[in-house]
Amino acid sequence: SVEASIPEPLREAWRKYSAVGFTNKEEFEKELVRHVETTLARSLYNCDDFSAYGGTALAFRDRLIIDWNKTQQRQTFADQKRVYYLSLEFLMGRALDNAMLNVGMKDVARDGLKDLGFCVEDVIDQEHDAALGNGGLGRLAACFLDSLATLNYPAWGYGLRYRYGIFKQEIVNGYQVEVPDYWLDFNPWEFPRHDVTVDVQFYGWVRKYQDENGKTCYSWQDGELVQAVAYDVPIPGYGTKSTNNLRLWSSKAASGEFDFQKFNAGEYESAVADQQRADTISAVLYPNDNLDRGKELRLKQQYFWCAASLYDIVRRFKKTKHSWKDFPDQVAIQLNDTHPTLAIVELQRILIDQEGLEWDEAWNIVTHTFGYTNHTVLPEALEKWSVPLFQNLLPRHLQIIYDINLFFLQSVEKKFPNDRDLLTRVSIIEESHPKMVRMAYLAIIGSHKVNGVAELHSDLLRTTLFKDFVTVYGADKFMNVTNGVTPRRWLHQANPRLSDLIASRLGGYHWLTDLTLLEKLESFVEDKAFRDEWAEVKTANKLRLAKHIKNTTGYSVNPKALFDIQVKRIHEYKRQQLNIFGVIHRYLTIKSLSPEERKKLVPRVSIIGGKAAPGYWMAKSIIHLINSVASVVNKDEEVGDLLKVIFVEDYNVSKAELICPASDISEHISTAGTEGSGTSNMKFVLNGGLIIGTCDGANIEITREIGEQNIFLFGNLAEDVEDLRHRHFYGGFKLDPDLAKVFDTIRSGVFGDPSEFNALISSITEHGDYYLVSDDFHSYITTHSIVDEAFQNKDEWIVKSITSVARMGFFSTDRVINEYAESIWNAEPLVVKD
Ligand code: T68
Repeated sequence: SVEASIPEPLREAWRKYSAVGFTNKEEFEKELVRHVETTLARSLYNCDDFSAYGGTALAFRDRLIIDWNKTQQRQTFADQKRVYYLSLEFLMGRALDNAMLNVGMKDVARDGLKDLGFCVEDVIDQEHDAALGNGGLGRLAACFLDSLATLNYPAWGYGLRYRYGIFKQEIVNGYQVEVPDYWLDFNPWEFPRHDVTVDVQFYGWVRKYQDENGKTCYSWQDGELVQAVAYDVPIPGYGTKSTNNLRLWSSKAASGEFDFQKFNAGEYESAVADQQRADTISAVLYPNDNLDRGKELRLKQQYFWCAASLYDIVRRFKKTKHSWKDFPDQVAIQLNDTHPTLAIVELQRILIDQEGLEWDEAWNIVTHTFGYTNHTVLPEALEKWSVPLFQNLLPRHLQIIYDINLFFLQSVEKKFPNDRDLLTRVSIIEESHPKMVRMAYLAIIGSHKVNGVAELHSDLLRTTLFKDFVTVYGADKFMNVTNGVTPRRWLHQANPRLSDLIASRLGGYHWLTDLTLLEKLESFVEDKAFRDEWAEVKTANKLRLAKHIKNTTGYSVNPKALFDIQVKRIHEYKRQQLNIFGVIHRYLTIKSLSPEERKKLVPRVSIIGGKAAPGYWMAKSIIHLINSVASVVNKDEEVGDLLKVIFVEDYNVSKAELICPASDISEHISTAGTEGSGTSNMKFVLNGGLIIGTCDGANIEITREIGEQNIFLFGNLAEDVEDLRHRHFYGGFKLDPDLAKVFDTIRSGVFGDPSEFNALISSITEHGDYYLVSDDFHSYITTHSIVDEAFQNKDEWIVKSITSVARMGFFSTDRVINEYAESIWNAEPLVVKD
């Protein structure tokens, strides 16, 4: 090994001084003060909460990086397969609390900070979220990293280091306003690797030539170069030394700071402009979820990131001295949606153009290396790139795609002769004007396994979207891996009260790494004292949220009221409009009752939060309607505590940690068949909240696990959606009468200028109600009445809550990662010793 090649005396001297990091309170305090004084150049006299955060983060970072070094060394010397998770989004949230809990040093930090005059919660609260993602897809990637490290898999994440993450949302006069999220002012969690760089090529042309053996070869010439610089983020596992790496690429001009020739020629401006053009590639996260807009800069981001990551992976593989045929035994690459599909083409290009492999040999390696995860069936979210755009930006890649397509179609033709229609349907190239490259098809053809993220979703992929590919490849290539969440962040960190209560009964925290152990909680449901403590935890978490609501909106909400929460990206298919129409219906009902009758009602707080893509007008008018309804309802004295409507501004990961533990009911009400999986449904149930939901995504499996009596399901089924949509157009459309009253109220102007909401209403009344809001409205309202009734029986409600948590073991990302490892990656854990 490399270690053995270093003389023993040198090793001895090095070991003597090797960094160890703090191991107890005194050492933590010493490290904290040292970092505040020397790294941050502050003192006792000007160390505020933010500096204390800085010092604490740096002390913990030292701990992480020591374990990171050991882990990387161990992985380098082990002759073992590595997993690479390629994701354009990693929605990490805050790192400090997570680091404290994962290394098991939060109490040490709390006590140490207290000695120095600080409160650990206030210090944790100073951190800016790392918000390099839109929603579920990006957060899933972050949960995966936590589980990969916790389970000791040798795995790296690869992504982009956006200078601006998802925008900050402000609500001004009820409207969403986007503010840039510059998060890098102080980021102690990344290590710049200015020595780890890759030059990435764009544009140019393809030269065809014969090599010395007369073989026809291709080479990509000229164009422009942009440099990728690596930034490494340590990812600690829970209760293990394994600390994995998340490598994020940042772009800069390949020639360094300036193009010195231009600079010296007096073209100062254009020299700087080149620099800025390169900077732009990793400047900003595209803020669309479940929508594809086909912008050139986005394709540039994708190739920049794929090329840098592949170069890095291949470079690491080459150091192992294995031959190319071993590549798929050494490397598994998982594609998080189609965004990294170019990695398939890039690996094929490296193998044939640079390494001189024959096409078939190379393609065999490629297809045994990649796995592709699909997250959506929504047609508007399926990535397609125009052929002319591709031709201009990545001319050699387009050629390779055409060749992949040609060989694929030939194989289909051989298996299914004379089926022209089939060939047209499965072709990577869509014969439109302009022609388009269908990225999902390319991802399927270039991968050995394709998976959906919940059972219903995977079934829909097999029977609708990818039906023809099931015909071509057989059903085995297409599988399901139902999503999960990491219980470390989403229970232990977000809900310390509940975590401690569970630990008090289960005898410790071992269930955090084997979530199925929660089932033992069921034996405590009969225990009155336990049920009371369970209820107290929920109340305390509701109070914590009520305090935040008071501080940020000025509204006081009654913590005894039923907290009804829907937080997720705003999208028509997720149906926040159904929610707010339901709220208006409730408001009308309250207004129609006598004071006596009102006393029988269950007070409710409707809490909605989420961002709309900046160009998505319908989503923005839903936000506007929610805020308009809130401002009317919340000051209606007749209504009082019976109904409050709260829009949570700037919903993000750290707010989710505050919100998820505080729900009585949460809403997961997408039109059946539209939500891939959903993961906030899992977070809420894991925190003892019940859910109201449609038979969609993972709601179906949650129901199977926790039992039908513990969930409030409503609405039409996925299998009936197509028929209903058809009938809206051809059988005449009948608006639900209760919904009609809601629309009349909006049109009357009580919630402000009704013309603002015209499009929202007419999408239902005049344009076919694609998302079945009217069809599901009655069922939704009725089910909410059932919820009200159930909530009044406090004891039964708590039993449902405890039973549900006890049965959530399946939804840990630990289970998910083990499934991927076994059935897709064929990868084994690698334990790091001291
Ligand atoms: C989500 N997808 C699914 N996409 O909607 C959700 N899209 O059902 C599922 O639980 C989750 O993925 C995890 O599997 C997204 O979040 C995006 O954010 C996105 C981003 C860019 C382009 C398209």
